[in-house]
Amino acid sequence: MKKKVLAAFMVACMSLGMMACGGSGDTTADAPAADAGTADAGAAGTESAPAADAGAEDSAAGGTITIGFSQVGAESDWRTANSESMKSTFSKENGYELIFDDAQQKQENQIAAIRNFIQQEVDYIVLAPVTETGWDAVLQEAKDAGIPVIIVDRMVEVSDDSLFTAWVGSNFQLEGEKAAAWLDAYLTAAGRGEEEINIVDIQGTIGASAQIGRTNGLQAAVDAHDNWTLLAAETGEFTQAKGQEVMESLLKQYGDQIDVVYCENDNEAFGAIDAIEQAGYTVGLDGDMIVMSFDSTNAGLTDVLNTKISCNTECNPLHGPRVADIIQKLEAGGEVEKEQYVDEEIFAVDGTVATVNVDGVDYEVTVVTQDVIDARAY
Ligand code: GYE
Repeated sequence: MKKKVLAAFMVACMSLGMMACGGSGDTTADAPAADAGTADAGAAGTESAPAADAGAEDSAAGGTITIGFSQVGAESDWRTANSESMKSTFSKENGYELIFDDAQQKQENQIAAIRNFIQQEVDYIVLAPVTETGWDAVLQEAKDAGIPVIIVDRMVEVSDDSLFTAWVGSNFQLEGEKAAAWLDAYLTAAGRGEEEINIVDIQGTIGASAQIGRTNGLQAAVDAHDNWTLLAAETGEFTQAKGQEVMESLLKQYGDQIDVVYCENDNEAFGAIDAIEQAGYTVGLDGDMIVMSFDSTNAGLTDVLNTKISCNTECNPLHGPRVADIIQKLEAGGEVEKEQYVDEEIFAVDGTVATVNVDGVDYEVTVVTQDVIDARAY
């Protein structure tokens, strides 16, 4: 009885967007994720009957499946789309109870959230890890508790692969290589193939797979071009505010020496563009600086359409149905692929480069139009 009341309370909290409940769920700046998580574990996990227990029992009977999802944060438009995809997929109507925890880009908050999920005896733990390393101990705890862990988006680097059941996300290295191949092809087509090209890299969160792959993709191309120089690589933490701040300082240091600004996500690009324009420079293929970006969110592609971003390499955030598919297969006692990569596109402001080639594979470049933007789901 108590269980059901608590479960109903949690579901109500979730549907209210956790506005007033103060439980594990979207956390606010004044209620850090880790604290909310711990408080919740105390209330739901130990003294009262855990809400997740109800889920576990129901799940065995083919009922509600309880998912504890540790989300990185709310740093970007990509992340918002990803959270929405998870929330709409793991809804009550679809037979799930989702315990959503926003870690505010802090690994310690994610570790606390996972421990909280273990205490609540959730059926599955889904982790979008902020960085790749540092997960062995807590994932071992989940394994010892017999709770399958599904990794989504960025990867984890663990000593023992059995610490997680499956991973679904993007090939970030390929994204970086595609972007660099576009730059190479564009500069060659524009007659700038021999020109000295100075690049700055506004990196993502250091140690995140999305940063590592995108940075490495660029670095490999810089190494392969005698006339390309990487003036600086500095983190913008995947946020607009930090992207702007980093660009302001890079402009102070390098000014108009900068030819290309390689932003590792759309939000950093928005901030960088503001900084460039406020400093009196222009962006675009015919401007002072070419701005490149990743994610291809609605707002990101809108900045391609209005010629501010020249090339935008897609990263798909709609992982909810993919994770649900994995969970449903596991529920049915089936096998799942250990690693699943999502297919992704590359977009540009014009058709100068029709395809980019990476490792012998051609990827078609889509020219952004309003129709392309309207057809997108995020
Ligand atoms: O590109 C960025 C977000 O991990 C793929 O994280 C994700 C990245 C995405 O903050 O916008």
